[in-house]
Amino acid sequence: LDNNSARSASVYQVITDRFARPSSVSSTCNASDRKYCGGTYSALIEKLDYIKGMGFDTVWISPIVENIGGTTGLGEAYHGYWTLDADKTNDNFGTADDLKSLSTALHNKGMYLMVDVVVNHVAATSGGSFTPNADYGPFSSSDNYHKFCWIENYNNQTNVEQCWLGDDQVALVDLATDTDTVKNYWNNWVKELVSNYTLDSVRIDTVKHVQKDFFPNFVSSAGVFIQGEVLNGDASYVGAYQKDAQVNPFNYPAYYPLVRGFNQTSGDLTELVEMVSTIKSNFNDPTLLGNFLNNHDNPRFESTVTDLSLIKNAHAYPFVTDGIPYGYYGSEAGFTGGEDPANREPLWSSNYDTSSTMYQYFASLNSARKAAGNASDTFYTNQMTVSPLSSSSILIAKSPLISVLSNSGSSASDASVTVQSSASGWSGNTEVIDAISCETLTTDGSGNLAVTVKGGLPRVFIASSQKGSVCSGSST
Ligand code: ABC
Ligand code: CA
Repeated sequence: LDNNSARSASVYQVITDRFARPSSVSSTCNASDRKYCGGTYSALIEKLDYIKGMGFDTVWISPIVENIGGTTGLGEAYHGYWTLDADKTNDNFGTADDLKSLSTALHNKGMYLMVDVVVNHVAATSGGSFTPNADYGPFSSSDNYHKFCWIENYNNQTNVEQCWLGDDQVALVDLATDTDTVKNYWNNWVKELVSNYTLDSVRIDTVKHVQKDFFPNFVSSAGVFIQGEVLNGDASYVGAYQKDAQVNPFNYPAYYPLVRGFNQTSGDLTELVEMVSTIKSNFNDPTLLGNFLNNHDNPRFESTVTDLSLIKNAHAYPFVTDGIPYGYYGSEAGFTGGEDPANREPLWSSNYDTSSTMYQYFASLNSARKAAGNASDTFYTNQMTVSPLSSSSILIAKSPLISVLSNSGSSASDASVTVQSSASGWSGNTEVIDAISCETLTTDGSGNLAVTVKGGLPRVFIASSQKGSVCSGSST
């Protein structure tokens, strides 16, 4: 995928170890044990229709490289972020050929593969006294690393880039990404990775811990779409990575106000509305941001929110906004895990139920987004406008998709709001359909739409003439 085609993607994030495992494996999997649970690429292949059935077309898998073995004070490396030898693969997930088969299987279904990569560090249990050896493959010399110091001051960028993440139990030994040896290695490595496994996109871990000038060459060596993790809520700080490092960040700036706006019926939606304009002024192109509600590093939204209407509204946001939507495995199954490691439940415990409310809900969201993209050449590239509609609802106008999100909750009484034709672009007497309820409504003679928010549910409208497969019961 290039930047342009990536905009129309919809990504489903899995933790490879937790998404699917061979039926021959039956050991208990408690997320709190922080142990490998047996998930593999081959088992994932068998579940691609489960993902595709929700309308996602891209699968983001865990880092694939060999990790430190055995157990640590923080458990095993089941998540894949504790690199040992970047030239080898993690055989807990299968062989290199199994990974190639996954790539092929996805492509045969018209889907895409995104792999997570870590360039900032390797891992060790020896704390600050780490000395590399041949087990670290390409990085077996001390010259390949920054000298030991823990990151202690997140406001000091030099400290963030050159000191080490982690702790005495698992040190994330910081690579000297400012040396030619390390840079050249990673540039060739990512090029080979993309070509060996025919990858379509790459997620980069710990971007803010690597100096910005590392990335332009790395991104062009990869040659595919890049989404990078800059874990910070400040739009100006994160926006600089799109401007200066050619990395398209995940939308952490929107994440925090999104959670706060919808996690209670008294949440403040104006904070989110204001963040949207802050993002517009701090990013070169907000339509390339990666939007998410849940991921593997934060407590699931559902760990603190039980109201189904609040949950549905919050999950709608990534799908009806500027940028690429990311769904995290288990949201469709109603998982409620909190902080890492609780948010990494085994999906097999859900029996991959495609009839669940949230599974069907994600299918509706994906089909609405797809219909809008099919109906308009500029849907993905034009920037939305977001405005308050009432104290408990906002309008997201991303023509031809027009959404009303509310935080009034499921016990709220019916509320009336009006979508003005100046915001929607609809003309008089236009029939529109709500992709969530499948109800059809018609604008008045001037093109304004009277909307009743029922039970605090989200409303995602598209003109009936543009609805494609919306509400047809099929997500493709
Ligand atoms: C392990 C255990 C956990 C335990 C933890 C201490 O150690 O498993 O149970 O709680 C991997 C594994 C983790 C593992 C870690 C460490 O390695 O997945 O399970 O945790 O061994 C990425 C990945 C993440 C991965 C790594 C390491 C990096 O997505 O899965 O973790 O390869 C920092 C990094 C960020 C990193 C994150 C985990 O830590 O910057 O790249 N994620 C502040 C800092 C952030 C910091 C964040 C969390 O805290 O600024 O830099 O992220 O510690 C906003 C502010 C933000 C602020 C947030 C909290 O609030 O704007 O700046 O973030 O308002
Ligand atoms: Ca670093």
